[in-house]
Amino acid sequence: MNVNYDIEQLCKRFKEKDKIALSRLITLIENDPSLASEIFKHFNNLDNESYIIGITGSPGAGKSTLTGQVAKLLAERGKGIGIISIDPTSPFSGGAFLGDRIRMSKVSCHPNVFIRSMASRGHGGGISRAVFDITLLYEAFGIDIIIIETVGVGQAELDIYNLVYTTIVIQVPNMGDAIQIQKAGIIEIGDIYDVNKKDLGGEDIAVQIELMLDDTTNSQTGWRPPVLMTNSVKGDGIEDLVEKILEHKEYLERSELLKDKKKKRYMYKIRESLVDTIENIILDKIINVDELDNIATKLIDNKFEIYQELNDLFNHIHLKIKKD
Ligand SMILES: Nc1nc2c(ncn2[C@@H]2O[C@H](COP(=O)(O)OP(=O)(O)OP(=O)(O)O)[C@@H](O)[C@H]2O)c(=O)[nH]1
Ligand SMILES: [Mg+2]
Repeated sequence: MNVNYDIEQLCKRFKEKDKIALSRLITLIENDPSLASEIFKHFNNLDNESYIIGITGSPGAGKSTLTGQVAKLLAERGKGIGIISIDPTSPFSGGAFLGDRIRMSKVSCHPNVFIRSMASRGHGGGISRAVFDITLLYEAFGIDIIIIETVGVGQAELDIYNLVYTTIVIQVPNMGDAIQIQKAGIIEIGDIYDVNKKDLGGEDIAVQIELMLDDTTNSQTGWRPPVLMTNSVKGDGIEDLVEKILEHKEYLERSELLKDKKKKRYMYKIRESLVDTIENIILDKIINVDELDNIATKLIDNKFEIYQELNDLFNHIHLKIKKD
């Protein structure tokens, strides 16, 4: 099959709001990130802007259930919603897809809601690249609000934080000392905190988060993150949560901060690509992985020479670049 012809046809259907074409284009980019450039050429005249929300929290905190409720409420208000659900445990996205479909079953059939699940491993260009590309496809499709669900506070979540405008951090009752939140660095990333499963308690966690926020001077943005409580199975507290999301959105839009966030998003993308590309060039043309392996092996018995080795390595790379 001629891929370019295929892409042209798909993009035509995509512009006619065909969800299957959207789904196909996402799959194409996921499987071969180098097609993104060709695909995005077709979108140059589209100017829709989506608002991007991130929902993060520990495994089983209720992120998918909550995402489903938020999406349902916004969809009922006429908004087009695009969900990206990242499942770190599933080795194949098929599993993630099914599980989240069940939890989000109330919304997955809604005509205004599009759901995409992906495993956090196995993406050629990395998870943040896949997420970035899908958000661009969602924007081109005319989706109003994008919700990205990720688990925990690992590198992938910090990556996602750089790609969204409003970050919602979910906590649950009986998860041990709330001080863990601070240790995990999560207190710095939330624009909204939500203690979910309030039917099981959690007032103490909410109070502790408030106290931690009191200690964290946030003069940089002037936004004091609200702390909410929800029962996402029943839908209790979801309206409040949506109000706070919209308040934060308005807050960012009124100030220059949304522009800053957008810039940060592209800056992050540029730097990530730069590091990737430079690493590839160096490994391709200057030094191969076996040589790096040799240096690492040598260091096992000579650990204090690490910086000497690194200096030698950088000098070698520098000389080689100068010569070429
Ligand atoms: N009691 C109670 N259970 C809830 C609540 N919200 C979600 N759950 C349940 O918690 C379990 C996990 O919910 P999910 O929405 O799958 O949680 P998740 O954070 O998306 O999970 P992962 O994506 O696997 O990390 C499910 O059995 C939900 O029904 C709540 O407010 N109260
Ligand atoms: Mg989930």
